[in-house]
Amino acid sequence: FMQNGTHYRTCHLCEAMCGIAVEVKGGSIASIRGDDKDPLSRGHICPKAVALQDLHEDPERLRKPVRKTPTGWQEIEWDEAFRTVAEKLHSTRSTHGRNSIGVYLGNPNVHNHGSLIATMPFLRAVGTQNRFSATSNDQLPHMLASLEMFGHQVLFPIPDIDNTDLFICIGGNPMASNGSLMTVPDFRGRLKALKQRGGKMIVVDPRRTETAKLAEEFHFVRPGTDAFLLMAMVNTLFTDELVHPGPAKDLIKDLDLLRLASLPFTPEAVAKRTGISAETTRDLAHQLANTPKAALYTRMGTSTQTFGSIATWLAYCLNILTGKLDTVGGVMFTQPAIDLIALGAMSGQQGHFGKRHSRVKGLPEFAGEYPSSTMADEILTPGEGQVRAFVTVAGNPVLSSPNGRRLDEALSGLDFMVSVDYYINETTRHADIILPPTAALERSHYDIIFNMLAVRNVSKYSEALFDAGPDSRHDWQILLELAHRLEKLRKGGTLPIRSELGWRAFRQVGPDPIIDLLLRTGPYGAGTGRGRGMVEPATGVIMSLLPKHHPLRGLAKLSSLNPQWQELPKGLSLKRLKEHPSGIDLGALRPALPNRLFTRDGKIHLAPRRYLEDVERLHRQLSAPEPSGGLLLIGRRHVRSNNSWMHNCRRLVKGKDRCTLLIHTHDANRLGLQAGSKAQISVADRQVILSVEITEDMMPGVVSIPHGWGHDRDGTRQSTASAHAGASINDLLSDQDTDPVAGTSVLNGQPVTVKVWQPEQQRIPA
Ligand SMILES: Nc1nc2c(c(=O)[nH]1)N[C@H]1C(S)=C(S)[C@@H](COP(=O)(O)OP(=O)(O)OC[C@H]3O[C@@H](n4cnc5c(=O)[nH]c(N)nc54)[C@H](O)[C@@H]3O)O[C@H]1N2
Ligand SMILES: Nc1nc2c(c(=O)[nH]1)N[C@H]1C(S)=C(S)[C@@H](COP(=O)(O)OP(=O)(O)OC[C@H]3O[C@@H](n4cnc5c(=O)[nH]c(N)nc54)[C@H](O)[C@@H]3O)O[C@H]1N2
Ligand code: SF4
Ligand SMILES: [Mo]
Repeated sequence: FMQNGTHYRTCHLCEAMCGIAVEVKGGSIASIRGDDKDPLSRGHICPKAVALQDLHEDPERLRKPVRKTPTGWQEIEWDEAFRTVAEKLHSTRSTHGRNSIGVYLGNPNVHNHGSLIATMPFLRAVGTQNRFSATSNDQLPHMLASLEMFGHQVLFPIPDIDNTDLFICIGGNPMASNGSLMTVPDFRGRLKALKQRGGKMIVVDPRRTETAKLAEEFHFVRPGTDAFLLMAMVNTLFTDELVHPGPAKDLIKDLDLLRLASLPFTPEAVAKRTGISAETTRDLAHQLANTPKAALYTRMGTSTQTFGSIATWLAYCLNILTGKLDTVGGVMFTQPAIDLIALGAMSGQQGHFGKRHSRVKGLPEFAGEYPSSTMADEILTPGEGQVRAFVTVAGNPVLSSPNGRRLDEALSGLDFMVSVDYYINETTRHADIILPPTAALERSHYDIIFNMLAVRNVSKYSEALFDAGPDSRHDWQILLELAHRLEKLRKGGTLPIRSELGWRAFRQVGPDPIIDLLLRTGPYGAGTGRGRGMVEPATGVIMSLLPKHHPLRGLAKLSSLNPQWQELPKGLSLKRLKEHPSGIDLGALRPALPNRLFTRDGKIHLAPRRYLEDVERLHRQLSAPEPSGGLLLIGRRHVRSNNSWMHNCRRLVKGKDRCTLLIHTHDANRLGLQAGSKAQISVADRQVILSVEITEDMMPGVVSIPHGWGHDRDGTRQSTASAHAGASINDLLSDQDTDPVAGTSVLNGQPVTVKVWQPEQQRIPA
């Protein structure tokens, strides 16, 4: 184990990448506090940081593979586990074809560089097109807008919060979430600084959130209607001659198409839909246009709803039309040390959409994945290509995807299922074998993804804090081992020697030399030539494992790719980062156009066809009769909870019940609901029972339930979570509703019926 003393690290639990200082005494954790020297988080942490210790020490966290037997779970050796899983997957594939295996990748993969790197060979070895992930319950509309408008699926405009004077936050709650598609540790502190320089924040949300309470201006918006609001703001910019694209002026195209599309959506025409007055809508557009340093930001609430794609596209447009894109204090592109954006572009891998469609519902793939709302369809619907075996890696889709009960049922009928996860939870309880990885503190850490989204360019590497035991495996080791075995089975038992050597080298050195290589060849890199102290000479062999056209190949070309890189500070390598355990500051965000543009014609596309087509649906909605009856359901997050998997931590779940139904006083009175009483919330034949919390903070007509709860299912092994079970909002939500443009799940704005729960008359389905 690690020596006594203080160890510096990045918290990997959410997107904020806070620096932490972990005090180790006698081989265990004595305290976890914020690291003042971290250049991004500057000492900030949230209450979840203590969960790092609790997760590490949790006796219910699996340490060895387990197999399901008629008499319960049984520990087995790794070799037996790997052999069984590889054979089962291989035989399913041989009998039913490669698409008979489904794979779901969950959110924690994105916080795990080993997983990210090993996922590529793993997916290639499995070979299935039936891939799913949390993306379609999350940021898919942002990725689509980035691809359609800037030509690259991960080129996100990030609010320059440290320099802006006006932050407009629509459908995000960074006070609870600590930011998303905006890595922003210490949002509160940064907001305070914004106000001290005379700036202000405006929040638009169906709930007066923790963030809204700090805003100078707040507006309730009816769930699912942001596209109307944003379109009317675009309309206002054109009508009031406020279109001044600034740095993007010579780069934009189809401005006229956008203007035409916005014509019917005057502030007056949309007011009844949004619940926001025409005057306010107009004023929002004027404030954005007339504040030189302003940033409009949208997140979960606007992306995971019926018009999520249009709303996200229009938010991008509003920043562009008002000259905020690529402007200090506006929204900027990052320049991370590991530049996946440039890497992807270098080999023409900026992303793709709609190349294939899912078997049952014909939904489009995005970046090789189908919408997760159609997972159950693919498992339950017989026929050629039906999914019969399933792999989950760091995901809990039974709680995180809409209509979780249906997915529950689908997973229980599979021929075979394996989960790479360290808990027996609502999803993994369906697995035949669970392969538990090492705990997070037993592995090194580099944020490949969230550095692309951070409000400041930084770079930081954390070494493993504790030794992983000899009988444990990292996620990357598990994925690599399975991939290797699957490849071998496919090739009839043996692989060509060169390929075999590649697998062995990868297995031996692990993903960190790849991080070293990426740092060295990146924009701040120290270079890779002889005598520069490369960590592992085997990196070249690892490269040979990657698919032919993989962006990591041909890295040498990379450092000359972007002319602006010449001006950046140089010298980064893994060695250098190890000398700076609190991380290295690479400076504030800076203008990057036109280099950071990857469309074929070098233009920013303001009016892609897919969006224009869906504007017709938006237009029809405008003249459709007012939707009546029912309450609209939205989600929420709490700073002491993280998606579905941190409720086994006693320190985080203690205190008052947080999985409640939030409802406005008027609605509660009308329905005869008392505070603390139980309500039955239902949609069609689906229902949940929850305690009622009455508040003026909800928009009348809207109710809220957090996601990630519902830990009362049989056969899980998370006793603290089960004792604070709550109910799953996704047991209510329909999996039939998707945003037709991108295929994103509609997690916000579905209508529900709420009434007083009467236990003697009602039966709760098992
Ligand atoms: N503490 C904590 N932090 C987290 C997470 C967590 O579970 N807990 N999860 C992490 C993950 S995976 C992500 S993706 C991010 C998400 O980060 P955020 O997007 O900031 O997350 P939410 O808190 O869900 O914020 C969504 C907001 O949208 C509002 N909303 C709902 N429907 C609508 C609508 O139709 N229109 C508008 N305008 N608003 C609407 C909700 O009221 C809510 O305030 O958070 C990350 N951080
Ligand atoms: N209604 C509604 N649904 C939502 C949302 C919402 O706002 N409303 N939010 C959506 C969003 S933004 C997201 S990102 C998804 C998240 O959905 P998922 O990614 O499906 O689920 P998580 O709750 O993050 O569960 C993570 C799983 O990974 C395991 N795990 C944790 N760390 C590791 C690790 O290092 N290695 C491995 N192998 N396993 C690990 C945990 O035990 C747990 O089983 O939920 C989505 N679902
Ligand atoms: S905000 Fe909390 S959970 Fe997120 S990285 Fe920071 S300490 Fe970890
Ligand atoms: Mo997410």
